[in-house]
Amino acid sequence: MSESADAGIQVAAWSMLGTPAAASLMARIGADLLVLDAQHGLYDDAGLIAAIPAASAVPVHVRVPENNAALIGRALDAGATGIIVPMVQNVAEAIAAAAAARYPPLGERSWGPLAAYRGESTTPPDEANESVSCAVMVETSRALADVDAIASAPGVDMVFVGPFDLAIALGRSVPDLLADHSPGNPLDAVVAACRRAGTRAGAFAGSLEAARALSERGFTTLAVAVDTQLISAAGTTLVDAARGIRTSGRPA
Ligand code: 3PY
Ligand code: MG
Repeated sequence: MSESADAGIQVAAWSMLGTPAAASLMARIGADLLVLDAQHGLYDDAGLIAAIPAASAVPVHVRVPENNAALIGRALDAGATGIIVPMVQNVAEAIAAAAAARYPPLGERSWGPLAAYRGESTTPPDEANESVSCAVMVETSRALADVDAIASAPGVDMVFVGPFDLAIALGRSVPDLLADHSPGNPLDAVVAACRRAGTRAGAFAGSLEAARALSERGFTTLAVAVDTQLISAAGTTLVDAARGIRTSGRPA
């Protein structure tokens, strides 16, 4: 992703909850960027328009629901600085995603930034083309077979692996995929393709353990802190601990 593509690991926060409050909280946990999930999360079009300004503490990227030029354009119009496009199957789809993220002459994005309707300044097309990040998700067998071409497609800044879908597609479990070091294994194949193409390799981790495993493979953007999981895990731990508190006097 453009923001710190020259640095080391880029840690992404990930929000599913679909509200400006959740986005604002997740923008302030110290991650390098925040992803708002409009594919499997609760962010719809209106939710993105409300949440993106609330999360301006960090660059905000949107995982759009599908590879669709109108949806990509609306997420960027709403102020996202990058997009993550799920289920990209081949190089033609990667090129289409990248074209939707940039104005001519580099792409086919149409002008109409919603920022202006909030009274905010707009980003000129050439600056927007320079700063936007387009990540395409490799998470199917077909995409894996075309990963070299996808990684080197013009305008693709990052290949982002979805380990859950990829594991399902390959008939395997996620831990099995993460532990596979056999020659030509899927994760190493993605990283190798990205290195050949000079494109960033990222992945959804969802846990520290998975983030470590993915970073050892060479993935340098890792989505690790997911709001729904954080609430559930921290809440459960705290409630369990509170149940263990002994009363020190007579119960009231
Ligand atoms: C996957 O692992 O398939 C994802 O898309 C993560 O959100
Ligand atoms: Mg997926």
